[in-house]
Amino acid sequence: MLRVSRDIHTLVQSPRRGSDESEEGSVEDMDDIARTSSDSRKVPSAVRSYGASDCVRLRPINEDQFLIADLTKAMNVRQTSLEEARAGFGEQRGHLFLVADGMGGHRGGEHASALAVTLIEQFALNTLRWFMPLTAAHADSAVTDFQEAVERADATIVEAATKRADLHGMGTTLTLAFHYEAELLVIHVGDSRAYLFRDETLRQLTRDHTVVAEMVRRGELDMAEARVHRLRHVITNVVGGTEAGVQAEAHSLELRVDDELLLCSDGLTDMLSHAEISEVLCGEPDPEAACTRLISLANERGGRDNITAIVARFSAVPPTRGNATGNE
Ligand SMILES: [Mn+2]
Repeated sequence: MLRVSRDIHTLVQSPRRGSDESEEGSVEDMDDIARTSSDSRKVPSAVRSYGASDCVRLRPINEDQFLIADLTKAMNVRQTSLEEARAGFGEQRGHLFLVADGMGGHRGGEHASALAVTLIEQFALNTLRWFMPLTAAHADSAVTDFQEAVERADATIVEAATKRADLHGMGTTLTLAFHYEAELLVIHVGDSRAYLFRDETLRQLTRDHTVVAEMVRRGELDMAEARVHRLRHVITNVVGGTEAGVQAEAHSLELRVDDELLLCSDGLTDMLSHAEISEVLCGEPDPEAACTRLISLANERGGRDNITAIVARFSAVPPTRGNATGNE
């Protein structure tokens, strides 16, 4: 049941496409990931996840935000001839994971990332038809809907910034993943990242939208130079900022049992290499333990920026029912 269609891949938008080199190596070709997953018969739909954000001493205001949400159908029975009124919850569940790293003077960054999270939350609650299987046609429209939600968030943040001088130019990165059954959509702006950890291999799903990452993609810098380049934090694509206009990169893939997803802000990836992140995910199958370990390791390395991470692990639904598909 490979639902990742060519149509979806044509929707993958990378604002600055060059070669596929990123700071840490190649960003995976999503077609390759889709192909490698096509022989999997197990459908993961249970997920355990954990997120945390660490405010470091040098940056007392945490401009990072994160969100992990279950999307569940609910029915509140207000009156009935049956014995008792009750609330019922459907069995279908979607999951939303999101990391946003704000930027801007004073409290602008904090404000922009919070606003972006709230707007996406509202979109997921009121607009997204999340309970539809992500068949090719629906996945196309879900991607378009998410991209439009990001564009609206961009316009709203730019507009909000014009009303208060202290929020001028505020903006945020936004990396989100939407999970339904075996499907994962990733929507991305900025230099936070999404990784897929599969078969003990870490694959970066998103491209960094930075001046330096573009230089690497064009072959003008190597990875070692990029890591210390003075412009390494200059972002070329942002939700908000001084003017409206954003391009949300989109990816879709089919998940396999035991896949792990990592979303994180640059506070983590500035401090830890791919190999180090990989080692932690390998050694800690529990999402909470892995997330906590990643953050403390980044802190040990000097943690100059706020550090935010979400780790989600996908598994098959256990045979026993109950709260099996819930997040923990
Ligand atoms: Mn940051």
